Amino acid sequence: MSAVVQSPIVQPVRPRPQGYDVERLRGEFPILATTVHGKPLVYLDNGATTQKPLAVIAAEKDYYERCNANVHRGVHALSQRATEAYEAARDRVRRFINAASAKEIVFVRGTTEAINLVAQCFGRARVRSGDEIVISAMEHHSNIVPWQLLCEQTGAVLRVVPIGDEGEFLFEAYEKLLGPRTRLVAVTHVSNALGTVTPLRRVIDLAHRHAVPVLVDGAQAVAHAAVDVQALDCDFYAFSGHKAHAPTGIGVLYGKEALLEEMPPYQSGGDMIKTVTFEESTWADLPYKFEAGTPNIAGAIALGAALDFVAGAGLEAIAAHEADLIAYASERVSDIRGLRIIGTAAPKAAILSFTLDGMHAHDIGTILDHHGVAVRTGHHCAMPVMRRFNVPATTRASFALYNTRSEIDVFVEALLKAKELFA
Ligand code: C6P
Repeated sequence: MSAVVQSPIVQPVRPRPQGYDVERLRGEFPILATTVHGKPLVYLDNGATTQKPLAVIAAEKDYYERCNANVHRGVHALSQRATEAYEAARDRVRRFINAASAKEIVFVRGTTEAINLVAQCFGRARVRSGDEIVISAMEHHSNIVPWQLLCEQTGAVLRVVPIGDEGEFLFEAYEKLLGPRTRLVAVTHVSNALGTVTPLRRVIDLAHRHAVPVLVDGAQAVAHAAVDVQALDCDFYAFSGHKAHAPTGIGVLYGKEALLEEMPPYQSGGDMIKTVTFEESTWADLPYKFEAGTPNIAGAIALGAALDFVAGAGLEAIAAHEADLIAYASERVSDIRGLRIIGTAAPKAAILSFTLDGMHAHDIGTILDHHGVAVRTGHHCAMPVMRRFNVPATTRASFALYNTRSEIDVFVEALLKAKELFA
């Protein structure tokens, strides 16, 4: 059997986008010049985490060298400097996703924490026994397990929108799942295991016609295409800084102000209160009500720098560049015998997940690593997706703004060598 791409490749290979200076961008990422097992690094594990540009590394260093102090607490100059930089970063995030107000931007540790926050706080405000939460079959565990816990706690029921053989979101099935007991829809923007892009506008419009709010897991989207939360009209949008060239340990929950106002706090302690007596406490205004304790100040500031960097490269240009990469990679692997791409639905993000007959994904990943090529192998924290496609694991190459066609050539050559070893 030749090949492989089970359906037409999602984006045809077109002439490369003009005016996108990938080599200049690469120069901003010191780690890309490193070698692994004596080979130049080819980093294709951007779905797991992205590399950091000099501007982000400098922002974090500069914070500790010039500003380090706690925020919202001190009257001294350093504390004010740190507070200003932290709040400027919040406003940077607001502009990046076009939120209406900085009150709607809550700093969290990452996507996982953002979704847990909504599950617990929205859950306490709105979800009762017999109510329903709708998710899709292509969710990351972070957008499944928090809802399972909420269902256990409240007696609510989890309903799952199935996906088709290409990994596509089955809209008609979704329509049937929405009902009078649906309290929330929680869907991924881009599937980390398949690359499928959820038809968010339609999903959100339909949910809103039933007066149901929608949470979007934007972990795999925010650094790859422009996100406008007002245009989408989503109610919550969660993402991790580290998948958008910022440090680990910082992420964002966007929530519409009215919903965040209605929700009780998540964690409690310092900075999230207005008044405390032994009898009762009252909560700080948004967004501080959801930011208990000393936050990741340096991380937030570096996230601001990362978003500046991404915006500087241009989200449309990044999206065009990555569309070229996924089309090129899909075409390059299409004549490898026994290779099956998992996730071929259009539109598709720059994620190539595949199996190779007779080889376990971990063996492929290990051999690729010896050629300097970093990919992810396994279930990608999306076990239900693996089950849906009846595979134990896949190998996944996931691309970012700095990847090139020649890196894809190295990856494909390494894949062919891996295949020879198992022939
Ligand atoms: N996916 C991957 O290799 P955190 O860990 O909180 O930053 O992100 C969790 C998460 C949530 N949703 C989606 C769609 C994701 O892809 C991820 C993280 C990584 O695919 C690590 S499992």
